[in-house]
Amino acid sequence: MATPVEKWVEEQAGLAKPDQIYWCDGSEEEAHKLIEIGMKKEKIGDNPIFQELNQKVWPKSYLHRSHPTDVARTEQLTFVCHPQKDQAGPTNNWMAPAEAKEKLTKLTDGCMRGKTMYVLPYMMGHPDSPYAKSCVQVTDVSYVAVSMRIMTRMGKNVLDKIGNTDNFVKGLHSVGDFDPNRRLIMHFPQESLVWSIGSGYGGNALLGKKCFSLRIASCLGQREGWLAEHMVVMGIQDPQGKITYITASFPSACGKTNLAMLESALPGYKIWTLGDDIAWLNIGPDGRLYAINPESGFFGVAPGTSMKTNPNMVRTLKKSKFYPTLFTNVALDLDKNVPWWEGADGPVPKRVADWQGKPWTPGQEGKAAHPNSRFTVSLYNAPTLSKEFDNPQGVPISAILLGGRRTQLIPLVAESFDWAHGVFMGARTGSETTAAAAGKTGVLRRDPMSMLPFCGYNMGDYFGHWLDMGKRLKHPPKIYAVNWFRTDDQGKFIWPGFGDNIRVLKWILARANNDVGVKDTPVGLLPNPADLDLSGLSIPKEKMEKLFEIDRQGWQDELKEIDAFLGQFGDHLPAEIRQQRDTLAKRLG
Ligand code: OXD
Ligand code: MN
Repeated sequence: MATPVEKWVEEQAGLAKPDQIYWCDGSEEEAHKLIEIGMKKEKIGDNPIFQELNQKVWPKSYLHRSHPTDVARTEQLTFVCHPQKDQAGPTNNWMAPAEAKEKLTKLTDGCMRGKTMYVLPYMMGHPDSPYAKSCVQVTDVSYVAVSMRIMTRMGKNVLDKIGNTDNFVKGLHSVGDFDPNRRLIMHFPQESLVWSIGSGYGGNALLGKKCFSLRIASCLGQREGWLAEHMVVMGIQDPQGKITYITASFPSACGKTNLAMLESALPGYKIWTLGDDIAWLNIGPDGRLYAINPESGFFGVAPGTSMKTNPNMVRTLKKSKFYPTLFTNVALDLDKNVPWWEGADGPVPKRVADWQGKPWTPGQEGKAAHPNSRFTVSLYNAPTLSKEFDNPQGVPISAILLGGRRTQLIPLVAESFDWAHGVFMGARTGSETTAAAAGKTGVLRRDPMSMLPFCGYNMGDYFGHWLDMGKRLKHPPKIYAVNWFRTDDQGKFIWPGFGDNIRVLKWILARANNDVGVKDTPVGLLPNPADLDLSGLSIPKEKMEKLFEIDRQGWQDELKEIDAFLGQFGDHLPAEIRQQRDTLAKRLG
């Protein structure tokens, strides 16, 4: 008798009509075979799926060039298909499930003809974790199958775990013909199903990532009493050897990966990485908040990554423990056959092919590497990997940082008055857009908890769920709004960021231990200047003051934007959030 997984796969194959079905076992041997297929058989246009890179310099590394129209998440083509539009809320694209399925069925019918359907059984979270979830994705491209081996815990054991039950998250993926007009990424939270067609880009195609671990998982979390968040998980070791765990949300391409593995500018501090993108937060038996990272790999932005900005990532990429490492849409140094990107170490190579393989010379229009070019590499390669990474219970969280990319107004760091105020800080967060999503960059938009593109249900209800979580926590972590991105009159970043962010983390640790006081301001509790360790930095005093200045007129304008954003949620907006907004207005005077 066929198991529910086998039946589901048969049904998908009946629709997509692949030439053959291949069940992946997640082994390294199999990954070699899939890379081989990607180098010799499968193609996108004239490009092979994988090109071998210089194995002496970048061991186990391969280059992937995507379809030129398929380089970022496409939010306008991403839908959450609840039975009622109201359940998706005003910030999500919504379609009724029946209509969505009709459209998808047409696009999927026969889309795998002449191809192999790869079946990928995988876990999000450690298999022994009470918080982990079993999943099965089908796909028709080796790039996705190999990427999923890096990003998730993939293997046959997942099928044993699912057994004869229907208890698995389903993902149907096909690159289709890469036509953006025939591209849709659709979520069916009631069925724990993701159906994605027309794109091979990570965020659209590696369905364990944004689609499941954030959009579907946020809905599961609302039902089951936990949170799925767009957050870094990391441990900070102080000079006494004590490790304190925190999470931090930032929008896409705002430095989460750099933060998650930063090399401390202050002596005696060390960072331990658990995750750079997604955190699942559960209330533990002791009433504290515990975090796991459901993923097992990094899918990070390449441009700007160097020994200066993120030495631990360069070490991770050059380490050869886990097979393989993928580079997507980076440029290529043609003489050395090594990947290159803007902001990489060393001089610009003499002969460069851009991300599409075309000759490129410095100064010409357009970047050599696509601004959203990526590396996909196992967390197990990271020299900073926390020894708690595989702990099924996760790590207890002492502070939550909520970040945004704001050149003006928002202070470097502000502690919330309490949990509810922290939720409001998250709800009001604005950030300037980046290349991680298709569309214009540098546009200010509201991005609550950096979840605007990823919350699978009505964000008004999401704020309510955050408030409820706070009430259920016996020992809630402190919440901080942070912003590394303030600029001066010349448009230059004031705060050095990267390894110097440890200075802000040090203050947050001191607050967690009640070692230092704060300055009460209308927008939150700010550090007393003497408590921020600036040793070895030479930022002029006026500039430091600017990082903490409260621009009352600016905040009045901000309040108008916050009102317009929060107003959309109508009845779904919790009264407590309204109160927080009114209190802020009153405090600003
Ligand atoms: C990502 C994103 O890829 O947020 O992590 O876009
Ligand atoms: Mn992300």
